[in-house]
Amino acid sequence: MGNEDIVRLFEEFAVLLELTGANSFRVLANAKVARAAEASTIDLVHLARSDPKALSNIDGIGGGSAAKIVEFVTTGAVKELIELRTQVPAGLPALLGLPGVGPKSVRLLWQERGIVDLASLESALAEGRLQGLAGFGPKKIQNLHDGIAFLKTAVGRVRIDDALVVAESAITHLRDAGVVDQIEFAGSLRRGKETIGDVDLVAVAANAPRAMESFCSMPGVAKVLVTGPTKSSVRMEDGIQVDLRIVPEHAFGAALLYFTGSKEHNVLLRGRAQQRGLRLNEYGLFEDDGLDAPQDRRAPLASRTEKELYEALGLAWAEPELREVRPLDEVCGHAPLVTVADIRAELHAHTTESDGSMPLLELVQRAKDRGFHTLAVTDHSRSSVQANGLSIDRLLRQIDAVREAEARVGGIRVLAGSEVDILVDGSLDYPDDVLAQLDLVVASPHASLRQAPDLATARLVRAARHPLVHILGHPTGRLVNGRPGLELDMHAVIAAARESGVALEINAHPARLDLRDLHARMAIEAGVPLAIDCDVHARDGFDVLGYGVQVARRAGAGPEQVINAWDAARLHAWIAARRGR
Ligand code: DGT
Ligand code: CA
Ligand code: CA
Ligand code: ZN
Repeated sequence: MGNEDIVRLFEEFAVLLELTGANSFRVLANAKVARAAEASTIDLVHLARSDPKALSNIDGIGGGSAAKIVEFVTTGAVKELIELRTQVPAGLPALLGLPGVGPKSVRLLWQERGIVDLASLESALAEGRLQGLAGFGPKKIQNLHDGIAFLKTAVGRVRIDDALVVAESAITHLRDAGVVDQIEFAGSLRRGKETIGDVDLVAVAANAPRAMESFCSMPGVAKVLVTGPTKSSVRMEDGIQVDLRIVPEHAFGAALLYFTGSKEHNVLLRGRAQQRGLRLNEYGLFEDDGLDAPQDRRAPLASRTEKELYEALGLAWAEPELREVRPLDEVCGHAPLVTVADIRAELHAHTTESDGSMPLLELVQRAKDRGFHTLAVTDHSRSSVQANGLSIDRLLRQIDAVREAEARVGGIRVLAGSEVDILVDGSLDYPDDVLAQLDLVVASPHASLRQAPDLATARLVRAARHPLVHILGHPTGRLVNGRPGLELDMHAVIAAARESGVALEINAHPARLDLRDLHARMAIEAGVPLAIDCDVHARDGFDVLGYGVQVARRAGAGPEQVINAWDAARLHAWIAARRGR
């Protein structure tokens, strides 16, 4: 159970209240709690257990909501919600996913025509039973038909790497076609979220209709959802939606800022503009003369670049990864964040000895080619049978092979290590006298990932306290859009790591991104160093580094907090210190 469960709880409250016709104040209050929980860097589940009174001190969470959170955390459910669910057909909320369909329409369909889910809406449409329903003219009915087709091909949120491929190929297509002068991706993709709802592109084009035509007919487009001179949306064959906005050249910065979001960051910026008698929109920053004329004949005070806009608001530019629900003074002019170029060491990599596809020498050579000063070879341990984990004999022989490879390639420090399994009780998969012979130990959970939260936490805490461990690898074992992984009390794990001087990994593989952003931020706040590692298994394995770096950036990490960004001397001293050398 985590903050995301609390987000879902209150989102469901808001939707059900709206569908049952509750007053809008109650609906909004619940939606607000969902947003507050989403934005919070505090582990609310932990807080509800340890200091329930403090919940209502959090912005956006009132006393009644705090009580619901406590009830949810202690009993696993909220009575009031269970009661509400009985009042609304289970398939009804899904209708809200139809474009242009809000709670009012859904209520009407339900109460006046007995529609309870998508299937009954489809048959009502087929039988013409919506005739005469107030507000459901021919155009709205056509929209419902289209909307159902849309929902059937829609995919949920997609992994960032899948979205990035789509965004980059669209950008390449439009650039190669010569139809855009400037183009960037915006939205959650630019902010580096681990999953993406849709891809947002912002462009400048001398001939907008031509650019739109090229966009709508690019390879892979399955359906054009809407197209016009300034905005088009398409659905790709793999289900991902891409929005393209074409804006005037002088407004590119303002549009990029607006469509990068987040919504909440935009709201804060607009509020700041208002306080200064200004108005901010996707066209620029304007004097607010009270006239409602957005794209104006008036000259903007700023609009060309994001930097100009922030500065005109008296702020320093904000890194896109930080533009989430956080106060402006925390994100604008933040200390420099870690970059891909800062990373000089890979501390988690596999060879053909376990489940990697590169032989040791090639792995070392590739790490060197990337300019890394250090590589740790960390094949799987003996319990990871499916990954051909190393017996003690094989491991000891590998140490010699690593020394040899280091001498042969030259110019890079190669550490003999292991990715040792954290067994179900938190003990490690090799005895201490074996681990002590290694230069570096990454300890990771691989099996039993559905353990009860208290057992899981005890397991990871025990591993974090092990004096021979350097790094906890992918601490939860979750897979993005795949499996939830261990439900850790992250405060307890981080506290143990801090006490014993262990680093926590951000596994950079886009299927993992484990630690996730929120937990990485908690680690930073506790002073626990992060390791950003690619968990290299194949030739292109180093290429995922950017995703891990982006998680660290979303957590506010600078190069100081990331051990792979330290220079060789400092990193080697830190590693040796864990061996008491
Ligand atoms: P996603 O697509 O769900 O992963 O998340 P975003 O952040 O990409 O959201 P999206 O695609 O709906 O909109 C892109 C950005 O456009 C969003 O981050 C902020 C801006 N935006 C869109 N709609 C609104 C709005 O109603 N109000 C404000 N202030 N900004 C909006
Ligand atoms: Ca988006
Ligand atoms: Ca969008
Ligand atoms: Zn691994």
